Amino acid sequence: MTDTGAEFVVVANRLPVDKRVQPDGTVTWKRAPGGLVTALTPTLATREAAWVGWSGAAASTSLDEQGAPLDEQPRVDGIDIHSVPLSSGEIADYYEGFANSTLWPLYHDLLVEPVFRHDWWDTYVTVNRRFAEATAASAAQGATVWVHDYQLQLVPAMLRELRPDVRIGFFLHIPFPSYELFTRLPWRRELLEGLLGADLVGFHLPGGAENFLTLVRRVLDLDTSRDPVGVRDGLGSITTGTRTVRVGSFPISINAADVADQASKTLDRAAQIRAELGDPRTILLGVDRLDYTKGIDVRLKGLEGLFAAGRLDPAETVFVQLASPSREQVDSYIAVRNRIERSVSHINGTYGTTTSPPVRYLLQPVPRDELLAYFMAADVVLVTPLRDGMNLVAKEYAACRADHGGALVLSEFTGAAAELGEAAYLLNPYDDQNVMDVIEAAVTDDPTAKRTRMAALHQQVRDFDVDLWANSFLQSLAGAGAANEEIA
Ligand code: ADQ
Repeated sequence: MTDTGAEFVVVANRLPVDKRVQPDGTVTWKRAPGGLVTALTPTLATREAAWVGWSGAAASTSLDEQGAPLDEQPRVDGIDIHSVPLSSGEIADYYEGFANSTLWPLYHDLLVEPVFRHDWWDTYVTVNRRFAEATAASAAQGATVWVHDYQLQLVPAMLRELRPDVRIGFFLHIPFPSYELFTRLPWRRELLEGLLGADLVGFHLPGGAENFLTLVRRVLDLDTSRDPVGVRDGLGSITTGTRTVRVGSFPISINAADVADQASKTLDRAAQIRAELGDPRTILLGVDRLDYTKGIDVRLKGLEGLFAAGRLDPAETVFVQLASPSREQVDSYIAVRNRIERSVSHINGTYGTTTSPPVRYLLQPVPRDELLAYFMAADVVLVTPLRDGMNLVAKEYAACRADHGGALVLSEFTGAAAELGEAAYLLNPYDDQNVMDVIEAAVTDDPTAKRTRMAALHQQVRDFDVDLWANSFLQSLAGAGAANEEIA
C-alpha cells in the first residue's frame, strides 16, 4: 500500500486474486479472471487503485469479535490488495447464511424460502464493519470508493461514518425486490440505511431503482423523487436531511470487442467439439453457475417434452450443459443439483443410446477459451433463468457471434431481456408450453431470420459494452459526490 492510500478503491466480497500457499509455506497471489475485475481493468489501470475483499479461504488464525487486523496486503498487477479475513464460522453465517440463504432467495422472488436468523444478521453486521474499516484504512483523502453487491449493503453508511471525505458508490448486481418482498426482512430499516451512506446507489434496471425509492419513502419516511428512473440517465434522488443520494440504472455488460476477438481464434476447436459430439444436426448449449435461479431444470424439462412429443429428434440433437459448482455447502444448492442430475440421467436413460446420450453435463468450470469455442459451436444457447439481475452469458454469446450464426433463447425474467429481448427468442420459464415452443422455434426457424436476429444482438453488445457501464456509473458518482461536497 502507498503511504497516502489509494484514490480509487473497489470493495467486493471476493478479491480479484487467488492466494496460493506453496509446499514450503511461501504465499503467492495470482490474478483470478473474474467478471468484475475484467470490467474494471481500464479504470483500475489509470489510477492508484486498491481492492478490498475476501480471499475465499477461511482465516488460519481465530478472529475476535472486534475484527482482526488485515490479513495480507500484497500488490498485484499495480493494485493494492487488502485481504479481509473471515473465520470458518463467519463464512457459514455471513456468506452461506445471511448473504446466500437470506438475501439471495429474497431478492430472487423467493424461489426458495429465505431463512431469517438473528445470529446470521449479527455476523453480517460484524463482517460488513470489518470491510468498512479495511476500506477506511486504504482510501486516500477524497478517494472514490465503489462498493459492490448484496453481501456488503451496510458498508456505505459504516464507511461514511469513518471517512466522511470519500465519495461512495454502491452497485447491486442482483435484482432489487418490491416493497412487499423486501419488508419481510426483520432488518429492512438497517439495510436501507446502510445503502443510504452512498452518494450513488446503482441497479441494473430502472425497476430495481424505483423499488428502492419506494422502499426508502415508505419504510424510512424520506423525501424521494417520484419520476421514472431512466437508463444511465434521469437519476432518482433521496434527501436524507444532510445529503442527496442519487439512484440510477446502469445495466452491466462485457468487453464485447475482446470477446469477439478471442472467440474468432477458437474456430478449429469449435469444429472439433462438433465432431466430438457426433456431428449432430443441432447443438444446444447452457452455461451457468449451478444455481436454482438459472432455470437449468426448466430447459431440461422443455427438452424432454420436445423429445417426448417427437418435436425434436434425440438422435440428431445434443444439449451440452456446462455448469460451474457454486455455494456447494448451502442446502438449496445441494437440492437443485440433485434435481438436475436426476433429470439428466432420466433424459439420457429414456431418449439416448449407450453411445449417444442427448444430454452432456459437466459440473466444473471450463477454461475461458474452451467456453468461447462452445459458444461458437452452439446452434442455440439456452438462457432460461427464473430470475436474474442481468445474465452475462447471454451477452457473451451475442458478442462471440460476429459471424451472426446461432440463436439465443432468453428468459423474460433476466435483466438482459430489457436490452436483448427484441432480437432474442424470448420465453416465459414458468410456462412449459411456451418453453417448448420457443426452443423449437429457435432450432427450426428460417436461417435468414436467425441471422437477422443474431446481427442485432451482436450489434447491441458491441454498442453498449462494459466501459460504458463503468464510465457512466463513475461519472454519475462524480456528479453526485461533488453536489454533496458543496452542501457540506
Ligand atoms: P452470476 O449469477 O454469476 O452473476 P452471470 O452474469 O451469468 O451470472 O455471470 C456468470 C459468469 O460465469 C459468466 O461470465 C459465465 O461465462 C461464467 N460461467 C458460468 N458457467 C461457467 C462454466 N461452467 N465455466 C466457466 N465459466 C462459467 C451476478 C448476477 C447476474 C449479473 C452478474 C454481473 O447474478 O445477474 O449479470 O452478477 O452483474
